[in-house]
Amino acid sequence: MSRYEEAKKMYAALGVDTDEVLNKLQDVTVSIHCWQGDDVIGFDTDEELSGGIQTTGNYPGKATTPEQLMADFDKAISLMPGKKKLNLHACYAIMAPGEWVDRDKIGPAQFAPWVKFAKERGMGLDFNPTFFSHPMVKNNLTLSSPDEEVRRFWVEHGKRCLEIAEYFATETGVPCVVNYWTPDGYKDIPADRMGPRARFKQSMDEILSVPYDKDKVYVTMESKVFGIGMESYTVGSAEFCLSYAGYKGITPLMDNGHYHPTEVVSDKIASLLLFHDKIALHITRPVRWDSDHVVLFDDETREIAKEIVAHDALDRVFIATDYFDASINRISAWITGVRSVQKALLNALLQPHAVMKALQNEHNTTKLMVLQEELKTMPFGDVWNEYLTRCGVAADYLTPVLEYEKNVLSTR
Ligand code: RNT
Ligand code: ZN
Repeated sequence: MSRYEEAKKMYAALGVDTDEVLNKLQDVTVSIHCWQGDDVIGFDTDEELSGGIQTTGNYPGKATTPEQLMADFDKAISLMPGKKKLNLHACYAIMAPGEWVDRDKIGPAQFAPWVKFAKERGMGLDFNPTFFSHPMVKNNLTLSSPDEEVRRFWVEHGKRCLEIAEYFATETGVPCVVNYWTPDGYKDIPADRMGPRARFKQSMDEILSVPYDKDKVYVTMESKVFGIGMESYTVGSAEFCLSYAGYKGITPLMDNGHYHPTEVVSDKIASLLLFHDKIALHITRPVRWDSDHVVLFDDETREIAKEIVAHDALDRVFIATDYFDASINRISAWITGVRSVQKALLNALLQPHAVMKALQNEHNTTKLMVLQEELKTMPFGDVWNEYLTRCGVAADYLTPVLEYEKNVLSTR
């Protein structure tokens, strides 16, 4: 009997059908952030990364052109199982030769090459306006700026991105998640916490006054507790964004690096699912701060996946990755993070949730604890390897990645 057959029997004894689980997992889409490939730089300006986020490290070989980023992304996804989507930022606009279009003027034309890329691979596209790394970010403010010229510029950008998102959905036939996150905030104690938030609200209202097809475009809003240089106050706080999402009927997005260090997103998912049709996640790994380390198959990633699966919400949660490590091979980082999310989902699907919920309701917490602990040493790895085989993806990704590093990355 193969290792998988043995494992299948052991999971069956718990009431879990591993074949059914593997079929289910193949249908789960993970939206992969493009920005791991080039340290969140993009192609539209020569600006350094700003907005209170930071990449550290200078591992050689990063992508500096659209062609390189596309090639690297292709290499990475060839070593990932399951369904994928590509998540782009507005700063990844691709200008025609001799052309330069600012962020308040961009449109579908600057993203046509990405649409072609996605269509050729049968993938959907997600999108993000880029409210950072640009000279019109003044005093760390964009949509909440008291400077009307600055605010208007970014409102225009927000509108353009809504239009691009609809173009993505129409072209690929897959709905597009367009995520609004602004770094706006203050380093030190503000005199007025209301004014910036009122302007942010007004700006978002103006952006969303543009008609868009709600079956094609899901607008999400991402909150944050602090950024580098914006330690005391962020305009788009958790309360602001969650309230705004409720008020406008858009989708809240939680990034698990954006809360106080002992707060966990896994505990927030159930609450949001009770009040929103859909929710969105940026899965990352904060180490002491919003450091955006590569996602691992760690406790919180597993617990997040468990919450999605236990509440039967795989079709209600937009799962995306968001991290950027410039200190290791970027393609390996991409694969490790995405595979970790997928492993966490598999791990969650392999649990007898109905049995565990019943134990909780019977107050049999002794048995529940024992079962939860026993699950940790079940032959999960054998089921994961079977999944990779069924998806036609080799378990070993380091060897091909290092070969690519030698043949491609090291020549840049
Ligand atoms: C920043 C947010 C945001 C960015 C990307 C690049 O703290 O997490 O999602 O990481 O938009
Ligand atoms: Zn994020």
